[in-house]
Amino acid sequence: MSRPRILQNGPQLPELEKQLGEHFDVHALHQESDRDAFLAANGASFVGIVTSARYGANAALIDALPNLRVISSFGVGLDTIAVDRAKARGIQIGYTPDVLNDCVADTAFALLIDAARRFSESDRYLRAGKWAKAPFPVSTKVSGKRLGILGLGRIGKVVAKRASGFDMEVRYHNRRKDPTVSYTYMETLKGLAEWADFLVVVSAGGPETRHLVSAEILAALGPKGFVINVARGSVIDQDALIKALQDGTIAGAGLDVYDNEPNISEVLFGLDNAVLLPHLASGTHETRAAMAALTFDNLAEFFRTGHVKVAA
Ligand code: 8YV
Repeated sequence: MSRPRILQNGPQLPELEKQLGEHFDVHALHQESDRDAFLAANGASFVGIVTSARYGANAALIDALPNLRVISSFGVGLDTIAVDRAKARGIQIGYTPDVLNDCVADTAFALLIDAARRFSESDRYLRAGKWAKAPFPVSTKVSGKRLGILGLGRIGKVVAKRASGFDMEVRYHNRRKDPTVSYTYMETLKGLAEWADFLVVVSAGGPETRHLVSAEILAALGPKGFVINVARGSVIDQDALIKALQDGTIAGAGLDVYDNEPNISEVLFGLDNAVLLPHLASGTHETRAAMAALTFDNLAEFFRTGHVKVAA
């Protein structure tokens, strides 16, 4: 029996590429010099796409594959995948939620503590030989403070759990109140920002959440407040954030995600009150291996049963 033909959009971990190659007839679209010509000539031969949250599968790609039946994405974010377009054609979408919750929540907390306590900044201070001349300035206490979570979903709930170890009070804002949790629900994001010492953004990306954290929300967070983003750059109005960090409208930020990754605005580099990570929240050996396994299992299960293991 011939192996299902899978189109790979963007690089994957070497071990996952090896495993995929052993079970499927995989072709790397990202290695084609003329993508459109390749798709026009060969699009009909593919029944699956393997991609990632970074590279996704847009409407044009889905439309170019008339026999597409399944998409498997390495990642939890679906903002780069034309989900409605795929679903309208009955195409199944597999992705990798839950397995990355711990590491993304850990990263949110690391950013929160780093931004408040100025650890990265103090590391730069020490290496620049400034310690012998003057002690590093004092910073902001974390334990016992108020933590506001925008997007109390799978990852947000783990962030809330981490907060209990720091004796923090947690409140959240979602589109709707979650009846399964006892944390206080704030009807408006502005109300949450006014209340919080730390606003952690863990909502999904995409048009519905674009620029939810606006200049007005940052002003509500205030000059002692910190914003942490491990969701998508698009959820925060980045120009407003840069301005708020420059003029002291907020105290600081911890960011793992940005507009236009990985070619982010270099203005950010000059902001000492921002901790900047290169979108690494899920990037541990353990979590990336679990994400790779699920990316493979989603495809394998689809070709065995007609259903991916974890469907979007
Ligand atoms: C991924 C992510 O590592 O899962 C997501 O949505 O943003 C990250 O965990 C990365 O984007 C994979 O492409």
